[in-house]
Amino acid sequence: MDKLSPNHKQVIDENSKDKQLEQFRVNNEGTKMTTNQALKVSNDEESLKAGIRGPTLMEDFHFREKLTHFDNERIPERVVHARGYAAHGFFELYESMKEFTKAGFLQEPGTKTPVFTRFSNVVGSKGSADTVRDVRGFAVKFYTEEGNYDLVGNNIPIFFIQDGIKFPDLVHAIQPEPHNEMPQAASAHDTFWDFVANNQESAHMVMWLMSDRAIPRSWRMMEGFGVHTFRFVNEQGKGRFVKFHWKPALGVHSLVWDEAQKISGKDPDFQRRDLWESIEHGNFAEYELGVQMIDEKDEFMFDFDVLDATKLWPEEIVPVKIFGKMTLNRNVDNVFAETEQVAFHPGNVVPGIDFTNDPLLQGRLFSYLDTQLIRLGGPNFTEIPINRAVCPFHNNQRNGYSRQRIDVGQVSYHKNSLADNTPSTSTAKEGGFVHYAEKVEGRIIQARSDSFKDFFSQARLFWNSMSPPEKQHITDAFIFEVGKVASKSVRQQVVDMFANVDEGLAIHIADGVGVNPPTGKQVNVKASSPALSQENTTRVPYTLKVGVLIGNDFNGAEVKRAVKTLRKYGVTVDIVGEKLGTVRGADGLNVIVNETFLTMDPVLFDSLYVVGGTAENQAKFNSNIQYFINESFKHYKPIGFASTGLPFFELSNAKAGPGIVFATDNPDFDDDFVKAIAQQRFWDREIY
Ligand code: HDD
Repeated sequence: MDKLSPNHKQVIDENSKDKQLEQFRVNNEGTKMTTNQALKVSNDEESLKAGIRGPTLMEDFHFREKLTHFDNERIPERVVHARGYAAHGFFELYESMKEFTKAGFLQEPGTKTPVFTRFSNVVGSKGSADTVRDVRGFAVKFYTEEGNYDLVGNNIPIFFIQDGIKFPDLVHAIQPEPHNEMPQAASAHDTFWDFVANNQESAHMVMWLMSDRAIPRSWRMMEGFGVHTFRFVNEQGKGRFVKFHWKPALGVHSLVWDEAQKISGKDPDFQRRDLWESIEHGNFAEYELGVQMIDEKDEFMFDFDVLDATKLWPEEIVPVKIFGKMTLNRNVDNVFAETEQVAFHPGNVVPGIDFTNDPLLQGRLFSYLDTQLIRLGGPNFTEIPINRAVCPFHNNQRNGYSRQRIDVGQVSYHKNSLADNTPSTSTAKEGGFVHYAEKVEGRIIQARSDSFKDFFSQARLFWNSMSPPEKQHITDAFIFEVGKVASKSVRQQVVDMFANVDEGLAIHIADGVGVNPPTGKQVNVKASSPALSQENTTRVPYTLKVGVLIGNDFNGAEVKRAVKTLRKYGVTVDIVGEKLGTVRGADGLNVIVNETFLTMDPVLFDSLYVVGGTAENQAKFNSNIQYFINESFKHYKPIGFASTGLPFFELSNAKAGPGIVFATDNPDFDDDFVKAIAQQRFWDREIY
């Protein structure tokens, strides 16, 4: 009998999922090798043959089983969001949301619910690079006392299209082109931009995609959004429109495009490594969760339709109410078993969280369950350990491929008398999910509401909200992406389309991609939303990565003090030298070098501390340091120069100015440098 609390809910704590998974963990270390039938294996090196140089025999069941299993190791990768990575954690409620929702895990402050969160890229295949320009998936499975609740969101608050029926078209256009399967994981090609120009509802989303949001520095430094308008329903049955927001504790930060492209080669696993290493080092990723809420009576009070997923609700008009925090604190044991086999579905809800008539959401409600059937090989994927609810589940669904549970008894139908009509249904009071009784009327029609047809106002709102460097990045991204489009007609269409957003932007794109300036006019929107600009985000040095470039004969006391200060502020320090081993200071201090100029690259650091010194091959050492400084300077990063590092500054392309911090004659160097690291980028630097 399942253990139930008095209110018929399973008692869940932050460790409930971990405990459940423990039943399935197998440690093979120190064991004897067996077949899958548990027969001990005597030889795993040679197949069974007739004669030492003779043919392999069919009789070799171990060989057949081993090869057959290997031959079938692959499952289809996700049709989108194939490249992803996940971690375990928990969600803690700060304050009761009882007034707004009856969801069990949102009632008692302090309640901790286990979660599993998968971050992903949308377009690239499973083996593509992490830092491509793309939307990031942000999918969270809450293992609640009332069943699994999935918040399957992205790091951008809106979407390309308004109706689920267009999703296959969008994906076909953005994926590698079918005739030559190029390009991988990129939107910079003809079919995507042809789709954009001919489906202008995408304008707002494309502005976000061309912005720095699409190249996050880390998954720990990006926001998450439920995107759609969902509904909170409280115990009294009152509904409210809600949009979900995840706010990262470290603020929202991005790479620069040149850097992102180089990282794709230097470390294609950059973002998964960042998450994995942070968690391994105890630097847990944290995000606060909040909602924007609109009363149902106010549904038509705004200049956007709340059911349109290409629109956001400006936070200055509808504030985000923060009510809890997610902490990701445990890496998976096995990426295939957990990250690959996890199945998210926006339709997995709990009482108190409900849907709306957003036609994109309605499309998703069909698609996710459907895709799991082929990807995970049939309808029993909910029994895979990572997908199991932590509370019991009972129904009359039976059989299918790889059924694990053994449902005992004679009865598998409803209604029945032989099992006293059990499993029985529950009323709303008993925790049964009762769909929100929204009143709907209208004629059956295939059309789009006029209230969905303003494609450019919020695209311009976004543009207006950007700081000058952010605007420059968007312009550069457009010129790069549209510049990759072979069809001149498509390039012209894109330029004409984005004149609706900003004439200046469109003129710049036209100039960069060799087409005529646009003739159209931008929409008349003067408003901006400061919450949309990354310039206004949190800046902390915590977990940022500094490369200490060092040789022999450095000033030991100075370097020791600086590194101590960096570590005090939670900065991660890598010591980079000519070769692995030890370097020796002028005063005899030994420092262990854990990376070399070959194993690391400036694009993999947030900042440099240039100590310099002497080396066996001084000329090569000097040129390596020049390269590191020049790249970091070009990517607007802070650089600290120790007193022995000054000659390296003088030889480099770097110019004194914001974010360039010298130790010479500066008693506040350590603190100044930490402040510069927290700032992250210095956009007002002159780059050639
Ligand atoms: Fe989707 C996966 C997020 C629109 C159909 N989607 C998927 C994942 C995320 C999102 C994060 C990966 C989940 C994981 O890590 O396993 N999708 C979104 C968001 C959307 C969106 C935020 C717009 C608001 N998606 C969308 C539409 C459809 C789909 C309109 C279809 C009508 N999405 C899918 C899918 C995937 C998927 C094909 C592929 C793998 C999977 O579901 O499990 O069914």
